[in-house]
Amino acid sequence: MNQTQIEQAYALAQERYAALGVDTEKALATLKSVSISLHCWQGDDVGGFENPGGELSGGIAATGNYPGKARNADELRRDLDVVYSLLPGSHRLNLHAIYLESDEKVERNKIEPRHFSAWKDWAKENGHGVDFNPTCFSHPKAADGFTLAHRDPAIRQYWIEHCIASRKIGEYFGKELGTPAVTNIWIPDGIKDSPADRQTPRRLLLESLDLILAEKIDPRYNLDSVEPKLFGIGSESYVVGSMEFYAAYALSRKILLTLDAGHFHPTETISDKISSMLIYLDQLLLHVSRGVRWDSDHVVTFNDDLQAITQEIVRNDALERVHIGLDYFDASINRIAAWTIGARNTQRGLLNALLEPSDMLKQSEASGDFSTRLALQEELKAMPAGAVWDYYCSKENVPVGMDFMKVIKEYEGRELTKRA
Ligand code: RNT
Ligand code: ZN
Repeated sequence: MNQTQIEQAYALAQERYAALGVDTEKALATLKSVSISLHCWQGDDVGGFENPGGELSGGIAATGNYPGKARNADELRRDLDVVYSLLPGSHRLNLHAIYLESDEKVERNKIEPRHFSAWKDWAKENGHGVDFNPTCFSHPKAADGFTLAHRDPAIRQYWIEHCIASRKIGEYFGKELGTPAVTNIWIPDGIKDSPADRQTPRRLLLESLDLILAEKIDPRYNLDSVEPKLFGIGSESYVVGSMEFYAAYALSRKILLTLDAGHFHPTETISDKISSMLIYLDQLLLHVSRGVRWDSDHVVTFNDDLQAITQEIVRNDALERVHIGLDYFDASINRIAAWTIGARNTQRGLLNALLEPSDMLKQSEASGDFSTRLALQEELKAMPAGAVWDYYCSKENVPVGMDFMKVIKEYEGRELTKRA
């Protein structure tokens, strides 16, 4: 498509949306203000740089051996630069503690801001906000699947210290970059087969979390979030940090709750949870992901679940209260493509939601005219949102349509295939 075609298609789309009372320019201005937090861990299959060649554990698994994964932080940053260059707008980075840079081995409870100064410099230079995560997995002290809810107080203490250190790194990024980091705690703690005692580990987790949060940090720099899960590989029967546990915890401690799209029953969606949680909590963090059977971390596609999530954020007027992060890892395809496809899909989902004639839909519902509501919902599916998206990409100087794959293939030939 050439520029004239892009603009002509947009002009027609703009008219069609205007006829429904939707201002496409306003939708694009809003879309531009939304930053998505790209998860660093798609670039190297959640390996990190603490211990090159270390095994991923904690009930999450990256499968595939597509060549070209980042072997160090410089490579990962170069890869991320490519991804950001393919996304309209300006976006954040979501960093895990194991992505530290240090010449000597650093115990996880001893990590400090200085181990992340290269990330800070890069983020500052490129205008990325940064979010953070303690890494409570892939470690000998997490080998039996328990961390903050471990029965051994010494092991709990180790992970408590790691989480406090992580919050301070969040604070450091928040101060340095002028935008608060969301530091998200996810732990793998759980049991494979029917537990005899479901409550003791939860009491221990509660105690650990309270000790972690006892260290006061200004929310202008760091915001805390906790991430529930229903089950993982090896924790099929019981996960200590369940939805009920963390929803009540976040509510009682006035912190954030993370909703990961892959963390519930296969037919249970996070979209329906957003409106409820936003009544009680100030802010949420989303891990936009896609569950497939037992795996919670497939690349985000443009499916109904994704659109339901973005619709809920927009319909509840909650773009300022919902932090949008991605969380998946696919090692079977080009990792830069995986990042880009999922991130662009999330943006397209947001755009579609912003292009909804929401007043019209809400009115037909309020007046009891459910046939009109259904008819309109179905008509909207074939509206020319793609033309608006193409126009937005071209206006923001990023590739239109499939052209982003040309950039990725070129980079693959030039850089990724050279990595052993
Ligand atoms: C695991 C959680 C968690 C992780 C990342 C790597 O099930 O979703 O968010 O994916 O911390
Ligand atoms: Zn997650």
